[in-house]
Amino acid sequence: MKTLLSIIAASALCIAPLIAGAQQTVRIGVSAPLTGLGAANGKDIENGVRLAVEEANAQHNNIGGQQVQFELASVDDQGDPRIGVQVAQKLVDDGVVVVVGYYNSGVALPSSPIFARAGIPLIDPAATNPAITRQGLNNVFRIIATDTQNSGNAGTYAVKVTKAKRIAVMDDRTAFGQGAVEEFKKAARAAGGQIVAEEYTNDKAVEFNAQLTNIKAANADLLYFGGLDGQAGLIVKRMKQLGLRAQFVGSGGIADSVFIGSAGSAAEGAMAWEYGRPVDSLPEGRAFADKFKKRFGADTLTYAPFAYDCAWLAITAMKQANSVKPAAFMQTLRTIQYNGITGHISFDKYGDLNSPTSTLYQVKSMKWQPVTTIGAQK
Ligand code: ABU
Repeated sequence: MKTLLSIIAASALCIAPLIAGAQQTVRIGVSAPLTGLGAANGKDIENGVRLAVEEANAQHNNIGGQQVQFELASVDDQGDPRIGVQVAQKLVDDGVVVVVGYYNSGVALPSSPIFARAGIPLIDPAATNPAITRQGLNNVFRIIATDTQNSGNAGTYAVKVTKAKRIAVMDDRTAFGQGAVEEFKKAARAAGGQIVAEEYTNDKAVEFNAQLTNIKAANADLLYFGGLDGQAGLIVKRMKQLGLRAQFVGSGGIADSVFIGSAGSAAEGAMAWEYGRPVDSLPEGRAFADKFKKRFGADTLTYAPFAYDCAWLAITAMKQANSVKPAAFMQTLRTIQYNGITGHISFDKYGDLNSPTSTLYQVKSMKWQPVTTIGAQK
C-alpha cells in the first residue's frame, strides 16, 4: 500500500506542473523584404504582425485547452523570387501554422504553392497581382484590393474624371508593375481612353531619360506608372527636369514617405492609387497609427495596418476554431466575418475581399492627401 501511495504521489507531482503550466508555442510566419529596395515596407509589414502578436500574448489566450504563446518567425525574402522560395521552405520547416506575406507579387506567386503543399494558410497584406489568388490553391487569402480593382479604378478615373486625352504608361517589368499597367490600360480603353505611349524600365533602374523623352514627344497629358515608391520618386524628379508636365499617377505602393524623400520638391501634385481607405477615415485607424508609432518610434507606411489585421485575423480564426491546427482554422478563415483596422474582412471563393476599396491620393503641400475612395468596405 505504501509503495502504491508513493507511486500515486510521484505521478501527481509530475502531472501537476503540466496541467498548471500547459503551454504551447504557436509560430506565425512573416515573409517580406527586410533588406534591399523594399526593406522599409517589409519592416512595416513585420512590425504590424509583431504588434498583433504582442497584443495577443498579453491576453494569455487559451486555445484547445492550452495556454498559447504566439511567436513571430520572420524571414527576409529580399524581394527576390528565388530567395522567397527558399525562405518559404524554411518557414514550413520551422513549423509555422500560418504565414503573413508578401510585399512583392513576384515573390508571392512562386512561394505560395509551398505553403499550399504544406497545408498552411497564407494571408496576404500587400501583394496585389490578381493571379496570386487565381492559382487554384486553396490556402491563399488576401485582405487588400487587387490590381484589377485598384488599377482598374485608376484607368476609369483617368479618362472619366481627370479627362486625360493622351495617356502614357510605364512599368518596372515586375509581376506587380506590369500587371498593374495591364489592368489600367484595359479599364482606360474600356472608358474610351487613348494610350499614346508604352514604356518600361526595370525595378533597379535609376535613370529614365529615354522613356520620359519618348513620353514627352508623344505629348502625353497623364503618365500611369506601375512600380514602387523610391523609383517613382526618381521618375517624377526627372519629369520635372525634362519639363514633362503630364500628370503623374502611381499604381499603389507609392503614396508614402519613401516617395516624397526620393522625389523631393518634384513630389508636389503627384497622384497615386492605393489600397483601402485613408487611416484617419477608419474608426480605429488613428488609434492604431498612434500605438504603432509609440511602439516602434516611426509612422506606419502603407501596409502595417493590413499586416496587423492579417495576424489578428489568423489568431481570431484559431480562437473561433478552438484549434491552432492549420487545417481546422483555415476552414474558419473561409467564412470568417472580421472587423479589422482596415475595414470589414470576408472572402470570396478565391480568397479575395468581398468588398475591396481603393483610394486616390495627391501630394499637396508635400503631404499625401486623400482625394476620393472607391468601394464599399466598411
Ligand atoms: N501592391 C503593391 C506592392 C507591390 C507588389 O504587389 O508587388
